[in-house]
Amino acid sequence: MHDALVGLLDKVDTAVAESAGALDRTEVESVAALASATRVRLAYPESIVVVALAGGTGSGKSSLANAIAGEEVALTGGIRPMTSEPLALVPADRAEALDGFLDELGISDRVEHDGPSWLCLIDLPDNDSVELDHRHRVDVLLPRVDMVAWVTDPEKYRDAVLHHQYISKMSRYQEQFVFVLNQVDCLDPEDVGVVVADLGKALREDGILEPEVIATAASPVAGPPYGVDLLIDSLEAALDRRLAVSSKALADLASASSRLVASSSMAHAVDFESQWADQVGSACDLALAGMAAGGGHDLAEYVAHLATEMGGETEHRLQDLAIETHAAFLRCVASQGPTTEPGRSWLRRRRSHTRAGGRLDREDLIARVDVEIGGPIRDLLVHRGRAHAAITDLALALGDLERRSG
Ligand SMILES: Nc1nc2c(ncn2[C@@H]2O[C@H](COP(=O)(O)OP(=O)(O)OP(=O)(O)O)[C@@H](O)[C@H]2O)c(=O)[nH]1
Ligand SMILES: [Mg+2]
Repeated sequence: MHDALVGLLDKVDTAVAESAGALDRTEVESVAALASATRVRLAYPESIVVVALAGGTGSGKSSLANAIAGEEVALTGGIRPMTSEPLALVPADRAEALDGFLDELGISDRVEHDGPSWLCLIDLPDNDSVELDHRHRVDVLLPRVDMVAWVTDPEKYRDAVLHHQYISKMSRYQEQFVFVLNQVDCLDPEDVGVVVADLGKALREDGILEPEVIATAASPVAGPPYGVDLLIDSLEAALDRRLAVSSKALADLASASSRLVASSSMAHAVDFESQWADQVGSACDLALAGMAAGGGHDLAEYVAHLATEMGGETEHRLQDLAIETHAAFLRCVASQGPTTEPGRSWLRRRRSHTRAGGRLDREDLIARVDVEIGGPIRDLLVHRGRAHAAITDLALALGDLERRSG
């Protein structure tokens, strides 16, 4: 399934490249964005969960990362902020499988851990000191990671920046969120439940419908870490969800592609060549009868009508050509005239040609109009046709994959 989806993404890329400038821009851009997000999410094996640890300075993100990994791999301490660049903690036996993904995220600091082999942690810098930069970073990461663990502590769990600048603004990703109240060893045991409940209340005010809050002490003053196993269990649940990612990716790609198919199929039935031959023939006949303006007008109307049948970007480009068509047609007619003999009107020249055998004039004019006006139209239609072919190819591959995945 994984390989088949990656193959499908190549077809999406081709369809997007061919459709740019031909089909509706928003449609094409949304498919392109979805494809690149899907590609990143499929960039590491389905059996690995990537979790970002986010939150204020000193809440204990790095300490939690160490407690989960079971060893001291991330720097912790009293200097604020301690972590200034994101650090990836990758399972030692799967490190290579994550290289491409971490390269793409621009995370170059990496250490291996011997903790759960399904878990990659990203220890982020704090969200207070480099606020905008950090938020941008979390924004970029969110669609690409499986989970974000928001880490806070009994002193700062109601921090306005955390709630208003981050959690509530990113609440659309709430299914990926788990909340950690760390340093609970600093509380009286009977107060832990009260603070957890109050944090839950604040989170609901942020728009988190069912906040999952886990109380931990990653690096307590005395005794062993507390609550870390519960956190690991919660993250492991994301492993099952991750296995569902492939089928979700397939469903998302299928619906996005079907929108592309719909927007590309409109142009399908237009028999341009025969319509064009008729239109140009009658416009030239009008011109030869001394009614060039009427011929240009009819031709422009036809191009405008063709534009509306095409839709998408092709429509806009054809409308631009339609605006040009009238003048272009008159130029073609004039160019048949005696440009080297000033003072003679085109009409007089036409008479002389007619006397010499009128058919030649008509064919010359038709050929000229076909090149000057028909050429750019044909280029647009060929572009549109290529987009359609690439999308049809994608639709066939999707259908095939959907049938195989039952
Ligand atoms: N009492 C107590 N102290 C903790 C706990 N977890 C971490 N600390 C201490 O809190 C301080 C900050 O911990 P870090 O893990 O460096 O915090 P951080 O969130 O990574 O901080 P930045 O990297 O600056 O964002 C360190 O001195 C830790 O020893 C805990 O559960 N209980
Ligand atoms: Mg840190």
